[in-house]
Amino acid sequence: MTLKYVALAGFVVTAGLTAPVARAAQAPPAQSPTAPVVVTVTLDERKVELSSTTLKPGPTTFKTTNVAKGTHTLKVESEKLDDAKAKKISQELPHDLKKDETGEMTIDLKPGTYNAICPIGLGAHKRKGMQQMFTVVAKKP
Ligand SMILES: [Cu+2]
Repeated sequence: MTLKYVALAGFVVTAGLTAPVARAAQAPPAQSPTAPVVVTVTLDERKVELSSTTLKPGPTTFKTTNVAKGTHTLKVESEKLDDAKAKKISQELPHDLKKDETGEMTIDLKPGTYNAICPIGLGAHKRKGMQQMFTVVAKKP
């Protein structure tokens, strides 16, 4: 009787351990190959800094932090796209950033030249230097 009980208990424990492992094996990979590239953007009183000013086409997340005292935000505008028929790109963070706040947006970048600006002050912040041009260059075949 005792032996039979132990064998049964062993089976239950084994089943309990196996189930979660099987589920984990079916879970999708945490990082899919099409995950957006992340560009770090720093907004300061008179500048916009990008971790890189030469980017590749495709979904790109602009992770933006405001280190200045005032409120700022980020707007990315295409200046000239390589494909003249492509629709102009213009996208702004969903909300303005106070000091030390972070916000992000993802843009599907097409080859061309862009400007990353702070649109606050009807262009006043941009004129004071809060702008940074960058290019999106297609991979060579
Ligand atoms: Cu600003």
